[in-house]
Amino acid sequence: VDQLGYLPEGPKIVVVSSDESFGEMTLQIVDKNNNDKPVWEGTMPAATIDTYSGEWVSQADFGKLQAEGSYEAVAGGNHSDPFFIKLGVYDDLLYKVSRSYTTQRANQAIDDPVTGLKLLAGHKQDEQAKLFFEDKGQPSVLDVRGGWYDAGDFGKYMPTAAITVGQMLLAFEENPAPISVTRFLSEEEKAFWPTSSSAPDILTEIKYELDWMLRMQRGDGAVYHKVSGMAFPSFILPAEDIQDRYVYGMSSFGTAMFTAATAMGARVYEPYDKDYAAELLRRSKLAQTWLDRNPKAYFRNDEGQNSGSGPYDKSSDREERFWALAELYKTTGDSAYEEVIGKKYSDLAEKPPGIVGWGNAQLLGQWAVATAANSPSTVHDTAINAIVQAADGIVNRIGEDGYRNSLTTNDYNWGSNKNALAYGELLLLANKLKPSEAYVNGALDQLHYVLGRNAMGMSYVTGVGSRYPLKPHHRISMMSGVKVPGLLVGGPNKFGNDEALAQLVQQGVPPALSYIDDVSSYSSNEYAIDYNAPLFFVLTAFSH
Ligand code: 9MR
Repeated sequence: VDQLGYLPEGPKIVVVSSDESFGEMTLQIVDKNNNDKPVWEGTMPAATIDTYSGEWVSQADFGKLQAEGSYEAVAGGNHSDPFFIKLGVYDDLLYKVSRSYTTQRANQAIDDPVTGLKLLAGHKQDEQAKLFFEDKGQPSVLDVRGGWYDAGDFGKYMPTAAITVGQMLLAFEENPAPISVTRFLSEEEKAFWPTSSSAPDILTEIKYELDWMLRMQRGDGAVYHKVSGMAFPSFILPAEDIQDRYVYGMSSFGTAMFTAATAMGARVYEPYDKDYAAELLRRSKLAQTWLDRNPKAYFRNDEGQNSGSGPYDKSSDREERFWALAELYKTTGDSAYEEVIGKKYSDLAEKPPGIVGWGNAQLLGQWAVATAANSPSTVHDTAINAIVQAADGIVNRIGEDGYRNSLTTNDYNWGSNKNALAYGELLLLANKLKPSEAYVNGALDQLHYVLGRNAMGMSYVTGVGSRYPLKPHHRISMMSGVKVPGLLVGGPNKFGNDEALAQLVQQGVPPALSYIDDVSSYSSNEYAIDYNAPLFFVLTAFSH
């Protein structure tokens, strides 16, 4: 079951699984507040084999049970984890996920009243980070303070920053309630933006990241790739990582993502801070100018840069250039952007999108052209059709999966939980274009999947549900003694990209079980800002 629970309305599906086949059986839902009294009873069909876990599974839907309360499912004498049926059952999780960005802030002391997390400000070096690559005409050190640490390590990277900010701003635009009124920042945490008292906390938090992105832009508009040390820090706290920090790399795909995210920011921050919005737009256009002058895909992989940080490399950049132009078009209404889209990127407007991720922003570009309120774009209709077509494919897969999960076999990779939620995000966007219960329920299914209705039988979000990751690869949680809640870990990864996981995978463990709750397994049990981004998006659609 989903270990948090289900909203009162809509389907509520439970999955029973076993190593052995089983026949038709009775499922009961029992009331935890009334001596386990059965309040619902139904029949589960005989088990079938689930493709990605190799288990025998059967599903039942107790959707008719709508009374708020605390329950367990009982089948064959076994009890499930407890769960709620409740309006607002995900609200606290949305709060935790929002606040998870605050506790990832780099270069700032943290004093969190809720968890007791106390951190000294780390990486003072970022104020004078060294440029690894001697760039003619550019300074040799750069002030790149601010922003969020990317993940369990202390790097800061443009692709994940931009794709995270993009999805969070999109959530704010599309599902403003209740996140626009949720307060989760202290006065001190807001102080870097004097006008922020009137702005929603979530925009203040996102601005912390955007400000760092602006610091990463060169005078000519191009944007650096990342900030990190030369070696991955051992398991220490941020303030203990005193190695030199470097600015590495430069790419056209990162510059395009920067262009798109700042163009969105210009739209969203307008009502709260006109000057800031104008500055974001100026920087966005500056980056676009660089892109126009440099039409070839470019990714500079500075020597030695991957010894202390992740590559986040992509040699092509068309999806990101498309996204950049689409957001500039949506923000400014200038048909010049639309013309370029029509001439050069109509294929991307037309092709059914994959999920949003740091390596693919196509869907965000399609979404922007599909919803731009300006002069009707020539690719408007094709973009809508493409999104809806992709959504129908996802719904079909969910219907065939034993756990109502959307992943294809190759989606069980590094960050598979993020992939599942990104499919949910796509379905919710499709639902805005062509309302369909199947899309909404399919998105909820992805949330249920990461919150416990999966082959591991665990919630993949720290501190949430009954059984969740106890040993996430997250230096702050490991070394501070405080387990930060609300962090989505990568999840099952059949490619086993770390030593511990590789050993497990070599034993022939199926994709959906290729997961280890241990700090050593960074390719299945690490948290990252871009994993929480689609979780944030989906939660904003189902909160109250
Ligand atoms: O989440 C990233 C995943 O999509 C990539 O396949 C993988 C390998 O490049 O890197 C993941 O990101 C990690 C990054 O490289 C370093 N910081 C931690 C990130 C999460 O594990």
